Amino acid sequence: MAVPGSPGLLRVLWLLAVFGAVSSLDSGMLFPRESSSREVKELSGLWGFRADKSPDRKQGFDEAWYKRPLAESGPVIDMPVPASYNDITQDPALRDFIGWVWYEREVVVPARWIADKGTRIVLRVGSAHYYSVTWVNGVKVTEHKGGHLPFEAEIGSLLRADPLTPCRITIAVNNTLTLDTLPPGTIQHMDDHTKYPEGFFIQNIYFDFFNYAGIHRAVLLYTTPKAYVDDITVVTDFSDNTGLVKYKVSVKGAASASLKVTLTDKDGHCVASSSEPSGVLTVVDVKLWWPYLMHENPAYLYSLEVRVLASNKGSTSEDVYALPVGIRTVSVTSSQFLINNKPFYFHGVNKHEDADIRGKGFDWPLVVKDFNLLKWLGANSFRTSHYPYAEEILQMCDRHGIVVIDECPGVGIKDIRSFGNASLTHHLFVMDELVRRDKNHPSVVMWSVANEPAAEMPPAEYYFKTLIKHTKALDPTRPVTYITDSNYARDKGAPFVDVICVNSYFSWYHDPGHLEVIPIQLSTQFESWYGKYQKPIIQSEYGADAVPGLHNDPPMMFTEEYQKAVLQSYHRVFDQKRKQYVIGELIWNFADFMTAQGITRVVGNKKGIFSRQRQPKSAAFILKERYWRLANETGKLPVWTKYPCSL
Ligand code: GCB
Repeated sequence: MAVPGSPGLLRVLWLLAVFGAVSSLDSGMLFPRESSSREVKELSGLWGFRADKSPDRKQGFDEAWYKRPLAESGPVIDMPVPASYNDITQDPALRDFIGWVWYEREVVVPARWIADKGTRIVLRVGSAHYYSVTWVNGVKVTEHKGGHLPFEAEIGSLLRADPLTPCRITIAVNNTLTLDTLPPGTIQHMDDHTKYPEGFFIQNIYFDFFNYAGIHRAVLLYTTPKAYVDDITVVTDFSDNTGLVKYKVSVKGAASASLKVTLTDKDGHCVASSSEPSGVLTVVDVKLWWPYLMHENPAYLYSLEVRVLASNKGSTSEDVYALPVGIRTVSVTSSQFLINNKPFYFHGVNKHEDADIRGKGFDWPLVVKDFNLLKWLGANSFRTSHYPYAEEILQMCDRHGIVVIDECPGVGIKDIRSFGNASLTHHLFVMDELVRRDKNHPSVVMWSVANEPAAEMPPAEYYFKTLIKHTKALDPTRPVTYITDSNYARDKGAPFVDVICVNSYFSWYHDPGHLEVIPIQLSTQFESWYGKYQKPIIQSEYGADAVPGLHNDPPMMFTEEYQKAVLQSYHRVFDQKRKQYVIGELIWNFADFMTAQGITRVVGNKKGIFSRQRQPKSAAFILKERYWRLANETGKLPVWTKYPCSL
């Protein structure tokens, strides 16, 4: 985190010391962008698909379905990519399927990509849930564990080995969750044949959203020259009106290369440049990146263009990559969260990647609609509950000034066996992957390593101490937290976090129907946590289910009136404590979302202030009024926001 108030030289020295090198990953994961040296070919659309419904789900591997076109080994149906496969057909067995499914797509690769041996051809999958194996023309090119982060394989030499064969991509995806996956789960076989059919088994999960599966984000091919920009890391700071951009470029594929790094402003004017692979660029009259509703001109982005010139056996190649850069600092005191040394109050939401039909599949219309709703609401932030969201969503946050608490998929760590070494090792690896992907987003201001783990269990102390220390070493510039719902006196991980994030559902899961308990229970919650740790607190979840259109006065649970009343009671306490050490409030949830079937869920979780179709419930208007009031009090409205309510 930045050092508030320190002079310029100290800041540069501090910046020079911040690049951690503890990650176990040996390559970058830059978002694929087109440039004069790079092409991108999207493979979204219809893929061939088959679920392996054999009893042990191994038929596909036993018969090597990847070796031949999928249609040759059995029936194939159309499946859109990106999308979860669960809600696409009328087949209940596919909706609740557990095990391997197979996707296939034949691609025409531009001849010039193949002809030019100096071109790297990379296959990239934005995310596939949960475990994936990928083949190209029957040859395995990569395996990946984890459902929410990208993976890649370079496939140029494979395609060139047989240039006349079309490029057939096969991806097998398995959604099974075990004790050491993230999130964890268990498979339970029911062997009592007086009660269950032969071979019956279920997936137990310890989290509250549907375990949607499939290829959830774009699959694409992109090219780079042989010598290419593999990774860029940027850390920013400022002193008075001078901005500091510390950068580090890693180049691969060239024994020696010359570099040109140029920082340009929004109008395309060069403001600083260098020819070194790492250094600190200084920006005079800096325009800082500010959150939405905190400044008249929020979300100012510079562009860091990196050019790599390499020569090999007489021929030269150039790679160009441009990274958006927002210059801002983040720091935490015992009672405040500071962005650019100014107190920031989170008034925002928790979200899910979730919608009708497409499940967790990336969908631009939905993303843009959600951003319009966030702005309408006057929300300045959200938390990526309970897993990393698509990179395109973080790019929208960078561009619109929406502040993000970036959460890894450590949700539902409830079984003591999920605190073992295998789980911890995987969790550390996922943090490596997450920080590698999201480190350069100015909108990301804090890492959340988990949601509501069983933090009272004895192994939680070592687990969270290690995990948080590791995350801070990966990125010393951002605070780290995890989200707790446990009692402050029993929580083993809280001593290690920078910010206390606490979820509570008074008058819902506790004392259901008794709105009158909220003021006392919520005040006690805040006083207890602050009294013990003297760290700033975010109410990271609160809310109540409301079935859209269900009304009762006096308020009763599940009605829109009750949801409104819960919010209003919480808000009165927030208003007392936010003058002291409460630094934010995030409603649970932005929109209704799908869950597993159960006796407490009526076709999903209904705690959204918007329905799943993004229509407002009464509570949305309460929150909108509050957030705009908070914005008027604590921040500055953007210049274009003359009439915020008509947004
Ligand atoms: C929580 C969880 C969230 C649930 C929510 C609820 O504490 O973090 O995943 O959906 O409560 O509605 O029960």
